[in-house]
Amino acid sequence: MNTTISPIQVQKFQEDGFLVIEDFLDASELQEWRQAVDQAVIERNGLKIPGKEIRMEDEDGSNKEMDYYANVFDQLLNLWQTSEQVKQIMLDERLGEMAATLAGVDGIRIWHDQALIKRPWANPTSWHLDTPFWSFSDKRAISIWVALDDATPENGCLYFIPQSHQQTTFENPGITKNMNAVFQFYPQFIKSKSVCAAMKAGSASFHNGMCIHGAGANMTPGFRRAMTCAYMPDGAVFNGIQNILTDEYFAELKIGDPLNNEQQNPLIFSKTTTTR
Ligand SMILES: O=C(O)CCC(=O)C(=O)O
Repeated sequence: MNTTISPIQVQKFQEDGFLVIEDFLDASELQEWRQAVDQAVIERNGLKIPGKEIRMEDEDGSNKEMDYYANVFDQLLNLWQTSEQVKQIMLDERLGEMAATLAGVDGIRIWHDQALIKRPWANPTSWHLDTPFWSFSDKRAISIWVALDDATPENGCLYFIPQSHQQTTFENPGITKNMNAVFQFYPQFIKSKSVCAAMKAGSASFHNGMCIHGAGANMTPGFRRAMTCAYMPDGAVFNGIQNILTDEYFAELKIGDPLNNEQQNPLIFSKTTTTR
């Protein structure tokens, strides 16, 4: 893994809210990630989130809204909790250090991982923010998105609105079928030029969870597979939003409690403690 982050990359990430890392994985690592993710997805048998009993087949087309979203991508969360091989990959301290360095924090926890698989002819991923969906409010939250197939303008690569993270808030514009909904919420970006983050398989991007981003439709008969992970700065506290938390854990939490449950949000890098 090409895990070196230069001060110039940190500066660019902080300014723009995203950063592409070419050739993040070498050919054998790419093979290992693909195999681990494909196998973990098969083993989940449609279960989207462990402990939540939400299944992909619940999105069966009977509800027109869900029918649309089911065809944006297959979304399987927290594969690290159900696959030993994905756990080995995701809990790698080097990934945590990259994320922490770019985010400018001393320690980082996994919020959730997710495989995002656009099937042939999939719908686009509308412009949105990530952090307002999550159970903590921290403007330094960050995600990695690793291309397991070439991600192109034809098959649904990511796009970013540079510097948008500097002006967005924790209010959630949501994610709807309308690609332009976020711009009604943030009209100051209506004339912004988006940046297309086409990537070869094995390349990756990081983005700040407050940066406006989306992905195109898959206009091809092939798959666009990505493995992603969202990271939460260590020390972040519960804000009252359930998001992916299980009903049991959610019931225990009070607003302001630290989100430091190792089974749910493992600390994968810390400048001050040894994480392994
Ligand atoms: O892969 C996609 O289509 C969207 C990914 C995304 O929004 C994210 O990783 O935050």
